[in-house]
Amino acid sequence: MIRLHHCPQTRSMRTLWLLNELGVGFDVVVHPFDKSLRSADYLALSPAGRVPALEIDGRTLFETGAITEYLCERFPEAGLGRAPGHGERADWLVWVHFAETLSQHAAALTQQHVMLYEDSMRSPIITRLEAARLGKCFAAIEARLDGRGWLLDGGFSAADVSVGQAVYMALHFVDPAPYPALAAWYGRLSARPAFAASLPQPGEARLYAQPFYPPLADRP
Ligand SMILES: N[C@@H](CCC(=O)N[C@@H](CS)C(=O)NCC(=O)O)C(=O)O
Repeated sequence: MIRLHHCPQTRSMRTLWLLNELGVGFDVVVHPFDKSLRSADYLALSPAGRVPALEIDGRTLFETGAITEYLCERFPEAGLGRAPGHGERADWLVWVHFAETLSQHAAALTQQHVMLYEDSMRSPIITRLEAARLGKCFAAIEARLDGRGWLLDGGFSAADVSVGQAVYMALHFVDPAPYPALAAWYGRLSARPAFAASLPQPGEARLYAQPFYPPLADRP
């Protein structure tokens, strides 16, 4: 039994998308993105009360990077991992985990624009700074994609899923227009059926009420 604990449009979408790419059977428990993630029952699954948590093989995993590595080793026939000894192993690990460099900024911006609902709680300078830092991450991806269709020369992998999902969150805050290779790569990713199946389903609560949140202007 594989069971994913998920909140739509959060990092748990990364694991949902990967499970869909792997084509394995699994259940999804959709949680509200609220204080219920701090309940004793949920903390028993994920000790800091975060999503994703993945029940698999009689244990529960948390941390997207670890979950991605575990799933790709568990289901090697899908070809989405690069096993130890593979020539692309190091690059695969780097890009799988680079997703979190993006996600920390997307999470900070989500806090500013979505979770802190009173204007007085928000910081215009943090919204500008974090968006600029995401832009630097987009530039790194753009450089990597120069002459490549996917992040690894060997073709589509879980590295594309990991970074692609982080870019999905980041695109709520950064315009991709200055990054044409990233935009084209993201277009290919978002055309995949497994990506579409990881988006919020009809009736599910969404984290983002708007498609795009520009940096906040300074208050007078
Ligand atoms: N490094 C962790 C981060 C997990 C994380 O912080 N997830 C966010 C959603 S994107 C969360 O659960 N936030 C709930 C909270 O902070 O209360 C991972 O990659 O799984």
